[in-house]
Amino acid sequence: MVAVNNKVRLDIEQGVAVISIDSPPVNALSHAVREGIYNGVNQALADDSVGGIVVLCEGRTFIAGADISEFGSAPKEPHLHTILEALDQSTKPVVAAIHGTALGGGLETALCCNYRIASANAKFGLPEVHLGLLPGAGGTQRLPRIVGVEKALSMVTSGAPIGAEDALKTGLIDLMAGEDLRANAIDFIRDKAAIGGDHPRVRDNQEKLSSSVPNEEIFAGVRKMIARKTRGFLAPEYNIQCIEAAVSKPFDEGMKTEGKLFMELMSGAQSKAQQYFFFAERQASKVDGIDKTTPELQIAKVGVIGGGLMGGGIAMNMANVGIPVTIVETNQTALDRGLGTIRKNYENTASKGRLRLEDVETRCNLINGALDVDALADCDLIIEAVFENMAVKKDIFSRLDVVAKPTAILASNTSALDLNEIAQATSRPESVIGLHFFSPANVMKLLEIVRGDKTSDSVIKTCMAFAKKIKKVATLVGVCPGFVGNRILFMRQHQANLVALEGAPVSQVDKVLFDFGFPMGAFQMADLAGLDLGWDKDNSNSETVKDRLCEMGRCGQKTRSGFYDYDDSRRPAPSAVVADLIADHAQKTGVIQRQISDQEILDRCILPMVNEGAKILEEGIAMRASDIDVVYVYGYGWPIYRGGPMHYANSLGLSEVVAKLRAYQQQTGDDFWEPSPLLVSLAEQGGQF
Ligand code: T1G
Repeated sequence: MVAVNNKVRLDIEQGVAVISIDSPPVNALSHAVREGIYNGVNQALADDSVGGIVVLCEGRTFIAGADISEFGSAPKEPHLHTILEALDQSTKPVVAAIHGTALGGGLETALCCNYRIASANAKFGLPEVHLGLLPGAGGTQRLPRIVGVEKALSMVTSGAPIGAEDALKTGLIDLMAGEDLRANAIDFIRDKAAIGGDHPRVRDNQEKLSSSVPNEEIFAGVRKMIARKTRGFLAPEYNIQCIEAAVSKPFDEGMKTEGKLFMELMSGAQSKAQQYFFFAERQASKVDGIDKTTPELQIAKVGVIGGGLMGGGIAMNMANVGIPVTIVETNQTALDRGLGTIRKNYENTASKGRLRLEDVETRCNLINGALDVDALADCDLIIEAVFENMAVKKDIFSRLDVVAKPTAILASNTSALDLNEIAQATSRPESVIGLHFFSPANVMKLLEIVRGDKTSDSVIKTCMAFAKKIKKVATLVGVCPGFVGNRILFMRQHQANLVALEGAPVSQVDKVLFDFGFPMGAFQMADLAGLDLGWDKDNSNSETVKDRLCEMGRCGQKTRSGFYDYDDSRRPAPSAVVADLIADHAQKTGVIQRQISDQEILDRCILPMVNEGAKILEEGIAMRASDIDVVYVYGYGWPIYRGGPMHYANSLGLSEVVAKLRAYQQQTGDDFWEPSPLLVSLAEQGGQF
């Protein structure tokens, strides 16, 4: 055995050079790994006793890509291209032996080998699009030459991996290996070396670049199919252009196109935001200050109180990962309705081919119903998901305090109420936590985990780990009205209402926010949620535009009218009635209407979100600025290619943000615009969040 360096080893076995990469956690192509592979290949080529070469990885996976953490710094030689060139030009046959996930530069490395064999559970993908990039080491030129144009387009634009079966079928791998991947690889390449002659190079394959369907049709079809989902993103289109180059240009020319487009994306704001977000999302699951030895409780059985929209969705998350869950409702009718809705949801998913029918049954069988909290006595986690009324919640928690087993975690799904007050209704505040799911709870990935003053570290650690298990992205937040997400959202909605009152049509405000990258604007969102949320019908006195709309019965999408009119397919249309009502309200409240620029609308909706985020950091409600960004991308549709409100503020420059806040404070005379001290001090130091 020769240790090429501290990351790569070279063994010569039976005339085969085995290059083993061992660089946890995912064998990313860091400088040391690249150097080790390069030197290993050259040593193998120079050794006359070597007839063939195996490239494999130790640990959990084959190479999972370039080392994203190195992107910010100047690349050091040997560059990835140099290594791939050495593999591609090798005078001895090379096989990549793949397990785990061969992703990005990892798959590109494998595509420069003559052969690829893999374990049955291996996956293969080019997910660079999720980083706002494209495969920059020949992936866009080699992949279509081996799996065909359509498959390659789907893989690079979705970033989704394919499994080993699919890879074998499409020719991406040559053999499904048995138990001993290493031994299989050595035998495989010895046989190939013994056969001699030329060995296949992916770059030389041309036949798969054309099919019965004209390529123009394929490209047009993909562009049309992904248009809605990739609105505002650059990388998907750049990936398509690279595949177009693969089919229309000689290989080396196509490589030049790939390189040019890769550098354009790499130097742009979108990929910086998406690379930042890659780490922000992973950082969010780490809780500073909790000792590694803190025990993590087992959650084998869950109870959910409330089988409505939220409770039902929450219960589905448990069933989806095989955890039995009991829903408690107040009466049989409500319980049957709740369980029926869950079944319908699963059947709906199955009808779209996204779930097998047997899985519908399996999951429904994991969800039971009961009419009394006594049924939850053996649950390890109980989540209360009833309507937002403090008295009702406190009553439920005081009953749970009696019924639940001593080690049970008692959680509230409250979206804004004071968790500490709820915890005080029990004798075990250390076991009380907030698990704020976002509607629809079985779809939205964000989970705000709310730590009470007395919530124990063990309960926090358990819930953060449990979030991963139910495939949620969790952020730990403190107790305050609206926690992080809704507290910041209130700022945007408040300003949106003001700019509308001051003369900006609601459709203009919504277009500005839609064009910024949100899935919908502030007023469409209000209509979707329902304008009567929190509206006091009996005491409403036309104080606000929203009050007046509700008093007219215009409660949003559900009443086919709110800020917009809605047709039967719920498409919004601007309403003259609403425009007149707003003008009338402005007149009644002494607001002089004027034309408002898109830029002012954007500033007034977005910058207060940043300022509130800074206050949230000052108060310790969020652990880090990047957690706030994770909340906004996963919970509120903030465009990921802008990184989140705090990253966006950094990209604007905090001095610019402070100057604009101060300018609006001047213009409106409203202290609402006072920049937070943290924001001011960071701006003064030329710092960032
Ligand atoms: N670079 C650096 N660190 C990485 C990394 C990478 N490529 N992938 C993962 N990590 C770290 C991650 O930050 C975390 O660190 C730990 O590994 C476990 O990750 C030239 C330009 C492989 C499916 O986009 O999809 O190649 O938090 O929590 O859920 O064309 O990681 O423990 O300190 O995600 O089991 C293309 C990105 C790069 C793959 C494993 N490749 N990674 O998922 O663990 S660009 C990717 C993943 C490129 C070339 C281009 C996943 C995973 P820490 P994890 P996981």
